[in-house]
Order: sequence, then structure tokens, then C-alpha cells
Amino acid sequence: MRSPFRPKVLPDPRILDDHGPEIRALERRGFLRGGLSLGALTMLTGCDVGDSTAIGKALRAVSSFNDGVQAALFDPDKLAPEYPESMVLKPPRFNAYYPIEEVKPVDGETWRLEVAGLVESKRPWTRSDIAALPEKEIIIRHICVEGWDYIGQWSGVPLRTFLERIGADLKAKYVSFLTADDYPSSIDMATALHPQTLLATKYARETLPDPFGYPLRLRTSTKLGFKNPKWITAIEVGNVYRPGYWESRGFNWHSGL
Ligand SMILES: Nc1nc2c(c(=O)[nH]1)N[C@H]1C(S)=C(S)[C@@H](COP(=O)(O)O)O[C@H]1N2
Ligand SMILES: [Mo]
Repeated sequence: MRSPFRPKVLPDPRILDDHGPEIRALERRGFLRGGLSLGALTMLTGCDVGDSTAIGKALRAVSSFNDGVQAALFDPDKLAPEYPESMVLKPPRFNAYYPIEEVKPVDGETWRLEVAGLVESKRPWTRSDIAALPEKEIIIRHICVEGWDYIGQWSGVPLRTFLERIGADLKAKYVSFLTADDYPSSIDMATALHPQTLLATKYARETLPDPFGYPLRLRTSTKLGFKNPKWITAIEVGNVYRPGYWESRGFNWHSGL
């Protein structure tokens, strides 16, 4: 089968111009262009980055956290804080690059998850194939760069388990995603293999509602909200950097710890 991913992604400079007004509007709403605030970092890591620890000093030393610095700070074994079930927001708070009324539900019966790139098996996956995989639950904080957050309860197969099942090259640099709403996204392999990174199929123990990514979405504990693509249709393992929807519009790719 031909890969649904484009052979090469060239960021189109016109995209930035076309979206100038949109980006300015987001900035007015408090969207933090290009990175993560210290407050958001504190919430993701559970450690007070305003203190005088080494990490606090390192973070304050860099006014804008570039990808290299963020990748170097990432600790593959450090778990993000988890929360009690009583704190879970129901329903979760919606966000996308368009309003909730414009969500086009995905038909779970005909839906297939395509697999591409450096993997042994490119067989597409159905919903029941995915449901047969081991499931894990995490209760974590979701932080959107717009400046809001909530505690969410997500279950699904750990992305690591899925990558192992498809015989992925775990030494590859990136795991990239395509979605039903044309919202490409990609993460580094260390984050993909992190124990709290899931291909989520449930929220609060129920099948994901349509607006939140049914039938399959990514849930990372260490990345900002926009790095968690919903309505995933294809996963690629590879060494070709594919910027995501917001990264093509100037946002920092790493955007997490
Ligand atoms: N496919 C897709 N995934 C997406 C988005 C989107 O527009 N399309 N928005 C992102 C942003 S900015 C956020 S904050 C979260 C919101 O997820 P939620 O609606 O489950 O809270 O989804 C992310 N994943
Ligand atoms: Mo977001």
C-alpha cells in the first residue's frame, strides 16, 4: 500500500502569511507563541520551576525554550503527576482549530488506522484490532497553550506497545500522525516510548465522544495539548521531520518536557 504521508514536507512560507490574522487573534487570547510558559512547565512536570533547583535555573537561563534544550531536558523515565478520579472533568474541555459545531464524526465501522514507514507490518488496523490490545489508564493534566487546563482520564494502548506490535524501528527519530480533520502532528521517539503516552480510545472509562477524537487519539502526559492529535487515521515511524499543523504556523515543535 502507498504511504498516505507525503514523501517530503516542505513548510510553505505562504502559510504563515495566510494565517497572520489568525495567529494575532490567538496571541490576543493569550496563546504563547513558540513555547511553554514557566507556569505550564510547572504543571506538566509537577515540580516548581520557580525554585532554585538545577532544572529551575536551567529553565530560567533560556528565555525561549528551543527544541534542542527541551529534548535535552526530557527524562524518559520521569512520570508526569497523576490525579485522583474525583478531579476528572466531565465532559472534557474541547479544542480544535475550528469550533465544536464543525466536528465531523468519524465512522468507526469503516475507520482504519494505516501504518507507514519503518515498521515490519503495514497491515491496517480496525477498531476491534485496537481494542484487543492491552489497555492502560492515566489521569493527567491537559494544558493548552491558550492558557487553560483540566484533569482528564484516558485509557488505551500504550503507544510503545503498539509500536512493538507493528515491529517499528524504535531507533527512528519520529512518530508522525495524520488525522481525519487534516491536522498532521509528530513527536520524538523518546516521548512516543514514554510509559504515559497512549493511543487513547476512552475518556472517563467510556468510548471517546466524537469531539474528543473518536475512535483514536494521542494522549501524552508530557506535551502541550496541541501535540495530542485527535481522530488519528495514520501513524508513520521514520526519520523525516514532519511539522504539525501549529508548528507550520510558528509554534515550537517540542512543546513539552
Ligand atoms: N485532529 C486534531 N487534533 C487536535 C486538535 C485539532 O484541531 N485537530 N487541537 C489540539 C489542541 S490545540 C488541543 S488543546 C487538544 C484539545 O483536546 P480536547 O478537545 O480533547 O481537550 O487537541 C489537540 N488535538
Ligand atoms: Mo491547545
